[in-house]
Amino acid sequence: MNLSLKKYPKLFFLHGLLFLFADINSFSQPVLIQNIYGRNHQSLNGRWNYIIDPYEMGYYDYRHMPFDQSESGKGGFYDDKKPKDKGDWVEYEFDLSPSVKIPGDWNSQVEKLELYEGTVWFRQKFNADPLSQKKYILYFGAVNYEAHVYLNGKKLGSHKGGFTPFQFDVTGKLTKGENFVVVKADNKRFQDEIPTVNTDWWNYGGITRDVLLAELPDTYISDYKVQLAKGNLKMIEGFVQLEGDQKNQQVTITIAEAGIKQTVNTDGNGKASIHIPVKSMEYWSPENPKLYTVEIESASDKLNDKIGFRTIETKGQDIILNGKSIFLRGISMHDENPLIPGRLRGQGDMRMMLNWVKELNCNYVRLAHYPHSEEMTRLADEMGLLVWAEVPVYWTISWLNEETYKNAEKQLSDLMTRDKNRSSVIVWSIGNETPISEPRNIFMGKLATVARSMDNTRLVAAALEIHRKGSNVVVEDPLGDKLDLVSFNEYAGWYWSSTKDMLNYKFDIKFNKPVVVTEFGADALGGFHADDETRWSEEYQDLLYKNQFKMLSAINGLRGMTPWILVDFRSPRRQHPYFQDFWNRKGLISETGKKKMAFHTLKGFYDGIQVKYK
Ligand code: GCB
Repeated sequence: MNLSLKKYPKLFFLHGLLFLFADINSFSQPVLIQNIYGRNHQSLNGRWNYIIDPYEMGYYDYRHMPFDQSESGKGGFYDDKKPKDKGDWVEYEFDLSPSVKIPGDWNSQVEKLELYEGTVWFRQKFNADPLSQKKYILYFGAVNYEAHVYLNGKKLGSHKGGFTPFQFDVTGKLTKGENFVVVKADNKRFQDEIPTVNTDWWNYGGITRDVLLAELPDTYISDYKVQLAKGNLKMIEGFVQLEGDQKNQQVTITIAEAGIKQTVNTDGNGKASIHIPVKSMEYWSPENPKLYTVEIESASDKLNDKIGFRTIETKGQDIILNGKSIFLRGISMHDENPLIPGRLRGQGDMRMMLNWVKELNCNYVRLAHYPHSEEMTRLADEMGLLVWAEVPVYWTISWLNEETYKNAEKQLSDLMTRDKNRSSVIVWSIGNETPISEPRNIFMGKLATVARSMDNTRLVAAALEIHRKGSNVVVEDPLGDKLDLVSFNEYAGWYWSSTKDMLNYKFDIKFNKPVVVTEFGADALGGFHADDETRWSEEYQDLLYKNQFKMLSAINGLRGMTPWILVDFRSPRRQHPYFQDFWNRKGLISETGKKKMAFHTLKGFYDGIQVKYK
C-alpha cells in the first residue's frame, strides 16, 4: 500500500514528530536494571492490605483535584502516617483493611473484585537498614495497568503498562526501621492505551509480579548484553553499562566453563562494548539447553547470570538455529493458571504450564499476547523451549495517537531490555491481528524498525491476518515486508468454513519467508463428546486439528506453528452459558487440567514432524 502525502499530510508531520518523541523517550528513561534476581535484594512480596476505591477517593479531592499535586500533599490514601493532623481525611484505615497475596491479581482473590475494573490501593510495611554507600532500587515486576507509587507518604512516580517491569531509585528515601510503600493500581481500559479496550483475555488487575528492594553498590552494573553475534557461532558480542559516579572502570567478563575471560574499559558514559572470540562451546538448543555461568565484575560491583548461547536466522524459507534448519513445534499460551484461576503466581505454576508444553513434544512456545514474566523466560531457558515474546498491540489500537505509539514502543523496548540475555527468546512480536490501514502500517512499521535496531540477533514478527479470495487464503499484509517470518492467525473450520470444506482452500502467500502459523483452533468443552460435526465437542476440535495439519502441510515454507491454545482461559467475551461461561474453550487442556482429544493428536503430529526434520 502506498502512502499518499496528499491524503495524509498530517500523518507525515506526525511521523517525524513520533521519531523525535521516541528518541527523547528512550534517552530520558532511567535504565531498567538487568537481572534483578541476581542482585542483593529483599522481597516485599507477601500479604498487602488493600482498599477498593471505585471513586478514587484516595486520589482526588471533592473538586476532583489530585491530592498528590496539591500544595500540602495531604489527604491521599498514600499518606498513612499517624496520628493524622487536624483536617486530614480519616475515612480509611489500611491497618484494619483486608489483605491479598502479592504477587497476585485481585480478581481471583476477592470475590467481589472478579469483574472489577478501577482503582485498588495496596500497602505493605517493611523494615530497612539503609547504608550510606549503597544505592536502593524499588522494583516492580508488573502492575496492571496504571500504577502510582508512594514511599513513606511521598510520591515516587507512576507507570503505565500492565506487563513490563519498572523501578524507582529510592536512595536517601528509606528510613532505618519501619517503612511503608503504597501503590494505587488502576486497571480501567481506555481506547488510547496498550492494549486498548477490546481484548480476548481477562483484565486481571493489581500487583501481579514480584516487588523487590535491591541494594546495590554506589556505582553498579545496571545493564549488559552477552550474546552470540548475529549468525556468528564464533563471536560473543554485547555491552556492559555502569550507573553511578565512577563511570570509568575496568570490567571483567568471565565464562569459566568456556575458558573465557576478557577485560574491557567503560567510557565516560559508563559503557563498554564487548567482542569475545569463542574457541569452543556447547550451543544452547531445545535438545541441549546448556546454560553457562557468566560473571561480570567491575571494581565496585559483581554479579552472575546463567546464559545460553545460540544463533537464530532465516534463510529463504528456512529458520536456522545454530546453523541448522528447524521446525518450530509450538503451542500458544496465556499467563494464566486454569486450575487456580488467576495470573501465574510463581515458578510452581509456570513449571506446570511448561511441563504440559514439553509433554506435547514442543520445542517452542508462543507467550501470547503480552510480556510474560522474567521467571517464565528464565524457565524456558532452563527447560529448552524456544520463545515467541509479544507486546499487547492487539486488534484496534489508536494508530494516530502519538502518546499511544510512545507507550507501545516503551513496552516493546522494556520487554527487549529485560529479556535480551535469554537464549530461549528467538522472536520479538510487535503485535497481533492489527487491521491493515495506512496509519496502522506506519505505526507497526516503526515498531518493527525499533525492534530491529535494538536487537539484530533475533527475529522480528507479528501475528497477521489472512483474507479469503474465492478458494484462496491470501496472506499479503504489507507489514510482512518488514518482518522475518510470515505469521498469521487462521480460523478455518471455526470462524469460517466447515471442518470438511476447509480442505478445499489453498494458501496464496506473497512472501518468500518461513511460514510460522501463529493460531488456529476450535472451542471444545472438556468431557463433552459427540460426533465430529457437533460444535463444542472434543471430536469436533480433534477433526479440526487433523484437517488443519492436512491444509497447512501443503504450504511449502511451513516451518512451524503455535495452535491456539494450551489451556482454556478466562475471557469476558465468551458468554455461551453452557459451553463457555466466561471461558475461551480453545484449550487442548480443560480448566480442570484434563487433556482433550486434540492434545494427543497434536502430540502425534509433532512426533511425526520431528522424525521428518531430523
Ligand atoms: C484470535 C486472537 C486470540 C483469540 C482467538 C479466539 O485470533 O488472537 O486472542 O483468543 O482468536 O479464540 O478467537
